[in-house]
Amino acid sequence: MLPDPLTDCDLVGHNATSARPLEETPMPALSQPPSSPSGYSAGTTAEPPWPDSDPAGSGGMPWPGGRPPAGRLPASGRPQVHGQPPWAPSVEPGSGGVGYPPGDSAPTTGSLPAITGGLIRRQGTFNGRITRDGSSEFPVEPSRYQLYGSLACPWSQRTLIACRLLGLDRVIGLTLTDPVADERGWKFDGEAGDPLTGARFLSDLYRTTDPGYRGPYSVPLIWDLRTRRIVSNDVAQITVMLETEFRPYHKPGAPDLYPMARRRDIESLATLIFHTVNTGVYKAGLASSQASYDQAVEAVFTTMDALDERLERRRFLLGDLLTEADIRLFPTLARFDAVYYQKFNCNLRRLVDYPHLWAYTRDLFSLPGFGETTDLGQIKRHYYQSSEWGNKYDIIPIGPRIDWSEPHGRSRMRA
Ligand SMILES: N[C@@H](CCC(=O)N[C@@H](CS)C(=O)NCC(=O)O)C(=O)O
Repeated sequence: MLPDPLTDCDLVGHNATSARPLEETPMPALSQPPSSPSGYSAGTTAEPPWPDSDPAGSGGMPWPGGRPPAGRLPASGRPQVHGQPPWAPSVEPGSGGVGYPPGDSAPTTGSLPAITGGLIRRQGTFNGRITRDGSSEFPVEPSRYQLYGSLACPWSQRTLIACRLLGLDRVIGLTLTDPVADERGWKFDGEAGDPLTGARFLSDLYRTTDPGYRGPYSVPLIWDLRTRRIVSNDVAQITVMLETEFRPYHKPGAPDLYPMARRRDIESLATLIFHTVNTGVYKAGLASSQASYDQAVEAVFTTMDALDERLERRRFLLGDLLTEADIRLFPTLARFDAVYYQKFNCNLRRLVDYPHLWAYTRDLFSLPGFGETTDLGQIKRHYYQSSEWGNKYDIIPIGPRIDWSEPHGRSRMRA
């Protein structure tokens, strides 16, 4: 049963009514062809989604210490970014194991399966833990782990945001897949495949780790360059590991995204958001009966209404602190008007119709890690051209036009 945002989680707005009556919502304005708001190519080449330093104008950080210093690469053992690594790889391309013949520890998130239109959304099937106290087989080490993700995928975006916000792009490499997945799943760009491992498909990394594994082959995942296998593909566990176990490698002034004192609040709010919004849009979009669609879409908008009300008084979900809860919500909001509104029939209201939720999204977008990992070009290519989502002629709709740079005025807000 779906949790009720108004009763199961007292963190969410209190006087919110359930979804407003159905009303005619104007279609988003027509606009230019899809382009990346962050200015990098929406093509198939996987490029690092961030420049070498923090973006200009990203000051006014909502955490102590003000503007975090720009990331600096460690003197040795540089991490790797593919497709166009701005630094030399420390592992020879193709030598990485996929053979073509030619106290403050991260909790396990447990299994939180969610039914999405008849599909069970499994959380990670590989649950290895990277630890800084050496209590697991995967110790924290710079340049030992590679993050595999897709700019199109909302679950991947959480890990990219956390990496960049914490400055872990200096110690963890990044490989991006092509945004369009076919029947064989996520693939790497070009004939040569992934330069680190030689894999052509993400599934190759799974099969190298466990030859008997039969899927799902999901992003994101953390790959161990030393043992040449997957450590974890459990997204909640990955972000919390980045936030806690990798703390010694956070850049100076990095925010504490998972503060001990607020973990219960974060998890309870994020669980509600997971069931009603993060997976709620998929439940609506993949529903195979009117009743299941109605139930899912009502939950989406009931929570969005409650969040809008909550964010009238708070800059972030938990007040003046940016946390993991915001990271888990943002990728769904970023895709809402461009994909879920239209393709997944979540068309009662657009995100831009919510004054506080939309201003909050723009506020996050302007912070390091958020805007620079939001690529609407790749997002739209994924949802409109991947075989999984069905679109006979691969047509990508032109709109909507979204003005992410409209002033949000939230920096002055207090909790
Ligand atoms: N294992 C992830 C799931 C992430 C996920 O669903 N990723 C999607 C892309 S947005 C995926 O790779 N799907 C491919 C598949 O399931 O075959 C989790 O911990 O929640």
